[in-house]
Amino acid sequence: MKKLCISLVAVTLVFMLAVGAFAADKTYKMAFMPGITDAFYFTMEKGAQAKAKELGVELIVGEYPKSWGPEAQVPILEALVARGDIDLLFTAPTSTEALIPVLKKVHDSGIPVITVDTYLGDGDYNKESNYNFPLAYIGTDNFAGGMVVAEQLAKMIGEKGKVMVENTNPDVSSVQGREKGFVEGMKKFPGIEVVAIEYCLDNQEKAQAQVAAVLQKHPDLAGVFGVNIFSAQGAYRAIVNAGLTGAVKVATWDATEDLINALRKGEVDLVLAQKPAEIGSLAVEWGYKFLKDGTPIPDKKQVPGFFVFTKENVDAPDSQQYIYAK
Ligand code: T6T
Repeated sequence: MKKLCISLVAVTLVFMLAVGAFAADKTYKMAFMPGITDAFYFTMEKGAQAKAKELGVELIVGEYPKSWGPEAQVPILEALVARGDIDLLFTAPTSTEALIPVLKKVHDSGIPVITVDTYLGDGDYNKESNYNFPLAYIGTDNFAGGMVVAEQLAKMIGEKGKVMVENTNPDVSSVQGREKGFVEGMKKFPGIEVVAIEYCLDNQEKAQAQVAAVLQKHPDLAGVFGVNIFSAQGAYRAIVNAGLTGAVKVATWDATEDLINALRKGEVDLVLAQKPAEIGSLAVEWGYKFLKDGTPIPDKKQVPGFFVFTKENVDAPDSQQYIYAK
């Protein structure tokens, strides 16, 4: 009897060790599907790759879409999951509504989904809805950032005058959050009027033309807020071309080399940098914890902060880490 017990214990131990070793050895495959070809997502991929290397995760990155929107993103995303070997997907949905059925299908096929940078619906994955299936949203608090930009731009223009928003898309959570935060923030300044909100659909040339057109209509424009890489890079070029550098204050979002150099030259007055590398790193880290032992992501949300570049801090050694990768 004693012998039998010892044998049973031994067999159980061997089995547990084998299962443990198997679990430890499993190389998870995570897929990252970016929103568009730009420095923000390149930087996110870099952060994700670094964390994947650290954790022994294999990261498979979908082809970068050439333009923004479901038409460009969905076929690539579907091909990515059709590989059949993906354990988890993290992606930036290019529309709050159009990506719901697409990602729900991925989720229902057994692949957990995390949304990074942008979210589905109103982003509240805790309440009852048809879009509450992602494990979490990991990204910037865009509304809070928009408020900060409004406050700073208001100060730059002496709290009075006309301002405009150069935006990209009306159905994308990130840029909508920035616009809403900015408009809300400007309500504190009765002397300031938001005279135009334009949508360039992530086309820099279009953004430049739209800002030039608003300048024609409002030659006394005092400030512009460019809400992402394409809108901001187009916006500041329109101001430079009009010979209004310094006269029209330019607040921008996303720390590309281009925008940081423009800030150094005085063609841009503020650059809000998100933390895309941290977003990518957190997606891999939490995805890994979930796959390994089912650890849920607290509050279904992870929100890294942001950093505001100004003329004063742009060359400080500590600031350089926030400039996006090329
Ligand atoms: O601003 C980022 C990202 O946060 C946004 O959702 C889309 O535009 C960028 O990728 C910059 O081009």
